[in-house]
Amino acid sequence: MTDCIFCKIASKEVNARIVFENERVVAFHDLFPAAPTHLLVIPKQHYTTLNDVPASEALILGELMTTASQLAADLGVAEDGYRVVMNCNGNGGQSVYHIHLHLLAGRKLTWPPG
Ligand code: IU
Repeated sequence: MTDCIFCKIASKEVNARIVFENERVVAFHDLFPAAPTHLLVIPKQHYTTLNDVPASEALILGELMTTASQLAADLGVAEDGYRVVMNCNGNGGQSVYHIHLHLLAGRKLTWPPG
């Protein structure tokens, strides 16, 4: 998608602090971290919201999750714990319309979220 900031990060048109990449996903530091560790894991392919991922393409959602858990292990936060979350549309708090999994760690996270 031409006007999507996360597509531009995936294609390196826009800089980000990328920590992991393969043919399908990219993980990078959130520009405005909400926790000591705050990464975003995105598919390179553009999906506007979770609602736009058909069941036939569900594998990519699993890869976002397993990438996050691997990164949590690599960063040494897996034992203490972390949170993964994907916001969807307005009430879900989504602000960037290219799906992304937040990986938050490094402090005690409260529940329920605001
Ligand atoms: P949200 O779930 O759509 O609200 O999350 C979007 C996140 O993308 C949010 O945490 C922003 O800080 C983050 N972000 C970013 O890391 N780099 C950017 O250029 C933009 C947003 I725009």
